[in-house]
Amino acid sequence: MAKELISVHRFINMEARKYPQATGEFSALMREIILTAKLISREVTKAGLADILGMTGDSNVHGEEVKKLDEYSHNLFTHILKYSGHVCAMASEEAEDLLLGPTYTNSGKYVVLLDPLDGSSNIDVNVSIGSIFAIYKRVSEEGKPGERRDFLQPGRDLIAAGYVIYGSSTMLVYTTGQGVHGFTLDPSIGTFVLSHPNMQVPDVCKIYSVNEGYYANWTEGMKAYVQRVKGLGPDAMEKPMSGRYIGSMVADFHRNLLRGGIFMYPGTVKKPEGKLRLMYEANPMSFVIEAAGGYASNGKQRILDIQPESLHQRTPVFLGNREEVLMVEEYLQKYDAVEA
Ligand code: AHM
Ligand code: MG
Repeated sequence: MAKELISVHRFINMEARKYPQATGEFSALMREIILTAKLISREVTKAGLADILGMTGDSNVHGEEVKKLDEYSHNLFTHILKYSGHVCAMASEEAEDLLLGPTYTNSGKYVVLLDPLDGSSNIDVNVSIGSIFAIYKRVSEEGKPGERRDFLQPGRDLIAAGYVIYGSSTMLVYTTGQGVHGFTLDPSIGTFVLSHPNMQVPDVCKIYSVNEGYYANWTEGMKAYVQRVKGLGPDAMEKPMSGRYIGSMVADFHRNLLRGGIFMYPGTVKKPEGKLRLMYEANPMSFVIEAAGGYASNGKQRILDIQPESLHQRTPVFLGNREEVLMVEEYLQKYDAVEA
């Protein structure tokens, strides 16, 4: 008999029924995110054909070049969520300040943080990219516009987070903190169907993912750890790991989640805070990895326990198998403590 086909909408309804007090607002918000993901997926697949490639000439708040598809994804997400009525404010990697909706959205219970299109340098070379989202319940008074403090909550207080990967298939992976579930888009019916229920970090960590081009700028601890996983140096692993690095966090993360691996974007001696953004990239992916049985650290502490201070702050990121991430912490502690 064929495996049961469960659409993401049915799955969300089934989950909601577990909470008799649920108002349906979260489910409705998820449906808006899913709609947006499908629209972005459609654009991504035709990016090579449409006049959507190339630079807009603008730069985002981090001074990086913005490509057209980034702008499209940002506009689409923020437009759809803004008018959904479920969100009292949003924040996006592509916008300096938080984004408010019309007055009627003040009743929205949630705030959403977005990296609308991550790994954008990979768009025009046909390599997988993704969207990342994170949802908090507001802490400010309902009925009023959302505030900065609604966003500046530690990652452990997220109520849901996930990503969409635009790869050989488009997949949605999300968690509400219990169980990580993956849904693959069937383009013939335009619906995400449950394909990867209860994803778990594999027991064995076989892959390390890091941009080794920055080796010369790494701290001694980082250098020593990577030597180890390559089977070099005094504490070389007997069976070295494979190195895999796409340069799209979502794609590197997704492969590692399925295969077993550690994703690293460390700080460097000159830039100890690294590149990735706590609120848009590190927190949502940390929430997913921990719900799948893994661990996420900034090298010193659990990422989900960091009290954010600003919307766009950066953090070093180490995500993957628990023992391996703890091992990185040990290396950094042992070799870099003096530098700190
Ligand atoms: P982006 O938000 O501008 O797309 O940058 C984030 C991306 C991540 O997807 C990826 O892990 C990282 O940047 C790659 O950076 P690097 O090229 O420095 O290795
Ligand atoms: Mg990004």
